[in-house]
Amino acid sequence: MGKFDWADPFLLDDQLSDDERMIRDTARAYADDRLAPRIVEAFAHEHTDPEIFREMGQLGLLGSTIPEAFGGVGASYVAYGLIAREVERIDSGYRSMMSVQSSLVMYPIHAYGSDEQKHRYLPRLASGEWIGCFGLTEPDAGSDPGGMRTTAKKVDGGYVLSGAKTWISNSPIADVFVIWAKSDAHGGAIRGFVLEKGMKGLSAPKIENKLSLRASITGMVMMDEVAVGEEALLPHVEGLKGPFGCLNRARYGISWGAMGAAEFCFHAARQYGLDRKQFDRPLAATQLFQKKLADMETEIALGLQASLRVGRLMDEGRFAPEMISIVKRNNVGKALDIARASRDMHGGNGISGEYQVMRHLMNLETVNTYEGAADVHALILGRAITGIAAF
Ligand code: TGC
Ligand code: FAD
Repeated sequence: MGKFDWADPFLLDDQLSDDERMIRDTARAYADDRLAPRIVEAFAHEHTDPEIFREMGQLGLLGSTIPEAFGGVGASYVAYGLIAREVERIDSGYRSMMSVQSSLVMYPIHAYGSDEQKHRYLPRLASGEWIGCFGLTEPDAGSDPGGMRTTAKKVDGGYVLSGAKTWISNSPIADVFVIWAKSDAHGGAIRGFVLEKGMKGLSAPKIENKLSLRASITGMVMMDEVAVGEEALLPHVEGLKGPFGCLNRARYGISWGAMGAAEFCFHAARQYGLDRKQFDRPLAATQLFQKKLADMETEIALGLQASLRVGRLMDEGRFAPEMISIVKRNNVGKALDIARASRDMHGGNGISGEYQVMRHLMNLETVNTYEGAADVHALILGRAITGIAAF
């Protein structure tokens, strides 16, 4: 008979390769030593520290799946998921910074870019010297990005981009902007463009006063006739499958990350229940408290196992986007339930920043919405189940 480990009930650790464990341990040590001490203040004061990109870059945590020739470490998608889990155990905003840079900026440049684009951008993004952002969402096109209004008009020697993107992670501090626009030269098809900070007509104002993801800066991207050369076009993809190809990777990473946030809240509730006495016994000695802990442990174990399976299928090139919809939607939804229960189990202390569970709860509200809102993922699955698109 095997031994039962409450913190790793299905022995997930056993299912990882040595390389994956090593990358996981690097991410965990960094998250514990460098991110955990900063997050309470950063969240309270809505402060994003750009140095974090440099630190993550030094450790190989940015664009980890990209080959070494371009500054990545050629890691598996399982390893990428493990990084997301460790970073989001501290804060969803820090994971957001990592996953936008990795999946939404480096991935499209690597998968759809020219050799010149790969050499110019990838090493600098991998090291964290340059910060990237991904502009798909617009004020009037969120769940339906096909309704975007941003245009790329063909002119001699290049394009002129006009439009507005909103709710864009990293944009106010970004050096590199991956922007999706409808291109008249391609029959109005959606094409990707790489813009750089300082271009005339390009600005990225900050969105103030977020009550969620406060350690990750978010902004708009305003494009007032931004002129770019031919070399700004991502040559190897056309249509919505371009941005969706990136979103597949980021959504998958989120499924692991959300479980990291859930694990923090589960472990915190367990410890609080063991330490706190009411009615002359620890809260953890009550049946209701134990049932809640059992529910948390069960959902986390199932969620991690599902993400691991999807990660392995990604590494084998056998994944379908619907698999990712299942784990993104389920794991974030379960993480939200767990964070809320943990907040409750901490009593009054649960609303204090010091105990951190309410911060996770507030963050997860964003995670439930971005990268495809929970109900939109239900509809992606509904379409696959019935053959009828009900968006
Ligand atoms: P639909 O007709 O379904 O598809 C259009 C074309 O795209 C292809 N496609 C995919 N390709 C690869 N992977 C996927 N997951 C794909 N999904 C669709 C599809 O095959 C088709 O290709 P083609 O060649 O036939 O043209 O498109 P639709 O307009 O009906 O889309 C519906 C829906 C709901 C699925 C889609 O619009 C959707 O997923 N909406 C959610 C939007 C979203 O996720 N936005 C995310 C913005 S970025 C963000 O939130 C970053 S936060 C990051 C952080 O801080 O961590
Ligand atoms: P809407 O699409 O207006 O949806 C509102 C509600 O309606 C949701 O509950 C949704 O589920 C529901 N709904 C929508 N359509 C249907 C339907 N057909 N049937 C039933 N219900 C429906 N975007 C980027 O491009 N890049 C980024 O870096 C980025 N970072 C973000 C960071 C933060 C902090 C936030 C909050 C958002 C970010 N986003 C980013 C935007 C994010 O992807 C969108 O907010 C998300 O896709 C939802 O779009 P929306 O906000 O316009 O909501």
